[in-house]
Amino acid sequence: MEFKKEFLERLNIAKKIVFFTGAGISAESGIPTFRGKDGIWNKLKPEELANFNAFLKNPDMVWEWYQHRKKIIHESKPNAGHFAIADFQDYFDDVVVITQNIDNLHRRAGSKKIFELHGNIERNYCIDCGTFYNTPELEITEGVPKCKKCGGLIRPDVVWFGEMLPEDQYTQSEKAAQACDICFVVGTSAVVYPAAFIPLSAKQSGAYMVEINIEHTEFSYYANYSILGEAGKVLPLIVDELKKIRAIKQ
Ligand code: BJW
Ligand code: ZN
Repeated sequence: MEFKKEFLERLNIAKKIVFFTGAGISAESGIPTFRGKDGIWNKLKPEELANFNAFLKNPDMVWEWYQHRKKIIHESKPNAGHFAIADFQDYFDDVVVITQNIDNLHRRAGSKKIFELHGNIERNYCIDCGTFYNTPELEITEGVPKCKKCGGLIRPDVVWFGEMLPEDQYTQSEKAAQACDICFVVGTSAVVYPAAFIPLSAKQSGAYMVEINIEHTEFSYYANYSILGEAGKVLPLIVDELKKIRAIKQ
């Protein structure tokens, strides 16, 4: 794959890098995306599963759905795309990963600075008293587990529709986006807000925007460079370019 010259020049002088990632980065690890051809929401309705009222109406069903997804996540491994993003840390002092994913794969691949905009499937909390439970601490129950302190229902610590994003994660993401030189937007349909404001604010602050996706998205229009391809193939090739740049600089 031959990359655009302008992009390689930007890569050469960049100091601060942001990756904004979505479900597509984990697709090659075997974790289904939400939208698109094989997206889970072709079969299941988000309004019945990914909002608080759905949980109150049918907590056992929603809990079981998350247990099912947790199992898929536990059986999966980070792929070449996650590892390539972690490899950027060898070339830049400032690499921030802002992810909409709840799957922990960036952490498992070795990325150090990660902001999670939509929560993390390994954490859970009581809807009544707010006590947190990491997944291994929870007893295996049939249906939704109950809080040891107050008996309330325990839910996954993920962000459902109509819910606020974790404020600290959002604020720090916005700050990193506004300060970066290159913002890579990887494997997201970029239709869910306010998360999708983050790369837009990077662009507005002067960052060079690179989109990596298997198809064009709502975001392609804003990107300085739109690379069509699988993240697990394209990202390692960019790391190869970094190796070449480093070799020339030495
Ligand atoms: C590959 C690939 C490969 C495949 N390589 N690429 C207008 C403005 C602002 C807000 C709104 C608005 N209208 C409605 C809203 C509200 C709503 C929203 O944005 N709705 C839109 C969908 C219309 N937003 C919210 O409700 C948010 N909260 C909020 O706004 O709070 C304020 C408020 C408070 C009170 C009342 C009202 C408002 C919260 C959003 C929470 C989203 N939660 C989910 C579920 C998380 C938990 C879980 O996992 O179960 O987050 S929804 C789901 O979508 C998940 C994802 O993080 C998120 C984004 O999806 P993503 O990652 O982009 O995945 P896909 O599947 O869409 O795309 C995959 C892409 O990968 C595709 O492009 C493929 O082509 C590509 N791909 N393989 C590269 N190998
Ligand atoms: Zn409780």
